[in-house]
Amino acid sequence: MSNSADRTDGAQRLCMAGLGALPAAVRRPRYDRTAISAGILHIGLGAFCRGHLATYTDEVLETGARDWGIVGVDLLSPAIRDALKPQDCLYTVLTRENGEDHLRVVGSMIDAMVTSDQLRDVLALAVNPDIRIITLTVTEKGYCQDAATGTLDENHPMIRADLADPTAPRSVPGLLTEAIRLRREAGVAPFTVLVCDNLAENGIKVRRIVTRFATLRDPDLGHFIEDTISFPCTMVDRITPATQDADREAVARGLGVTDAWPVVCEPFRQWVIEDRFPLGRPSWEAAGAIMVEDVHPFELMKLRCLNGAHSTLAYLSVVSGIETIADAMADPLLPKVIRRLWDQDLIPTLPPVPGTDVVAYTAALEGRFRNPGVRHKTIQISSDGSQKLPPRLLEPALDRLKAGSRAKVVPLAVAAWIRFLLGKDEKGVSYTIADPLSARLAQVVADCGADAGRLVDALFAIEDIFFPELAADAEFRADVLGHLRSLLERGVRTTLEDFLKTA
Ligand code: CS2
Repeated sequence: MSNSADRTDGAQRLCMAGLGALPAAVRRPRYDRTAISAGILHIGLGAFCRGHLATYTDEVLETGARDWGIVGVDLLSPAIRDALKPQDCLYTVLTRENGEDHLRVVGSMIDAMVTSDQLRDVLALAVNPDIRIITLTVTEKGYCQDAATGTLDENHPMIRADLADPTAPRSVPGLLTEAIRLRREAGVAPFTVLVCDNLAENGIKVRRIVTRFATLRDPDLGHFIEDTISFPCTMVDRITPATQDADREAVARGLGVTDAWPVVCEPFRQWVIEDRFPLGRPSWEAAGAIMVEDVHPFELMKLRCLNGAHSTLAYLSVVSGIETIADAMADPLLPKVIRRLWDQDLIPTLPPVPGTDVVAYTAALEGRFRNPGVRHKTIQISSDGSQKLPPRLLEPALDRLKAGSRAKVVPLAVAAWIRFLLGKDEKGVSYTIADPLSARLAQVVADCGADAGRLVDALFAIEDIFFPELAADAEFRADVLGHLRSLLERGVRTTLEDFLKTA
C-alpha cells in the first residue's frame, strides 16, 4: 500500500463538521452518526472491508437501524487507524467505470483501533454484549492455515507464540479464542464469526482452525467453540486495489477536502451469506446482499472463475512486465487464455449456482477485468501464491482429475507461478515475492536455479500447497514441466502463441 496517508498538505480534512459543505454530487451518510452504536467488531481494516462490508452496512444504517455500527481493528499497523481517527472515521469510496467517477463518504465505521497498542480495549469490546458479530478480512494467510488442507498450521511462529502466551494473542485464531473465552467467562452469549476472505468454505475452515487452536489451549474451550459458535460461510466480491497516491489526489479534487485513506474500487459488488446469526444481524439484504442456506456453489464460482483467472493473469503478466489487470486484458493473447481457463477447466467443475448463468458470469467478469479505471496491479495479486493457488486453481485441477478428465490451462498457470518465483521478469527487472512461504520458496529456487525438472519436483513436494494426488499425476506434472520449459526457454509470448494453437 502506498505510504503517504499522512500527507494531507495542510488542506482541510474530511470530517463530520465539513460533511454539509461537500459538493452535492458526493453521496454521504443521511443518518445521525452520533446515534449509532457498535454492533460489529471488524478485524482487518484494509481497503476491502471498507469498500465492501462497510458500504452494505452504511446502507442498512440509512434504513434507520441504529445498533450496527462497525469498530474496525487492524492487527498489523496503526497507519489506517491514525489516518481515519482525525476524520471521525469517515472515508471515501471512489468507484470508477467508463471514465466516470462516483464519490461516496461512508459513515458506518464509528471507531478504529489497532491490536498492537490497544489489545485490552479490543478484547473488552469483544466481550461487550452490544457486539454481536465479529467480521474478518485478514487475507488467506491471516488464519495461519495450511492452505492445502485448511487446518491450523501448528508450527506457525505466531501460533506457537500464542499457545505459549494465550492471553496476549497476536494471531487471528489466538485473538478469536481469547475473545470467546473472556466472553464465556463473563456469561455473555457468544458472537457470530463472519469470515469474509477468499477461502473455500471459509466459515467451516476457520471454525476448524479456531477450534483446533482452542483445543490445544484447553480442550473444554475447543468443545465450547465447536458446540456454540456460529461461523456462517460467505462469498464476498468487489475488486478493490490498494490505494495509491493518485487515488488520494483524485478524491481530494472531487471532495474539495483531503481524505488520508480513501478506497478506490469497481462499482460492482456482490455478497452472498449463510443466514446463521444467533444474536441477529443487520438487514444486509436491504443493501442487496443475498441470504442463502448454502453459499458453497457461489463461493466456488467466484473463487475459481474470478480469483483463479486473476492469479493466472497475474503470474503471466508480472513475468512479461504487464502492470495491471486492465493492461493484461488489452493484450492480444491473455484474454484468450483466460476464456479457455474458464471454459475448459473451471466451469465444468462447478455445481449449479442458484439463479446464475455461469457463462454469463464469466462474460461479465471479462468486462470487470477490462475496467481501466481500476488500476489493479498484477504484482499485488501475485502475492501469497502458496495460499491462493490451492483453492483457486489446484482444487479445480484435482476435481477434473477425479472426474477422469484433465485440466488444460491450470498447468500453464502453475508453470507461470513457478517462473514468477525466479524473481525477475523477462526484461530483467527484479520484484519481491511476497508470500508466507517465501523463505522456503526462495530456498527451492536457490537450490534448483532455472532447472525446470528440479523446480517442479521440489515445489510439488510441498504438501502445504500441492495436493499429493495431483502432484503424483504424471500427466499433470508433464504438462506443468512442458510449459515451464517453454516459459524459461522461449518466453511468455511464444509459449502462449503455441498453447493457443493447440486444441
Ligand atoms: C484478488 C482479489 O488480490 C487478489 O488475489 O484476486 O483480491 C480479488 O480482487 C477480490 O477477491 C475480488 O472480489
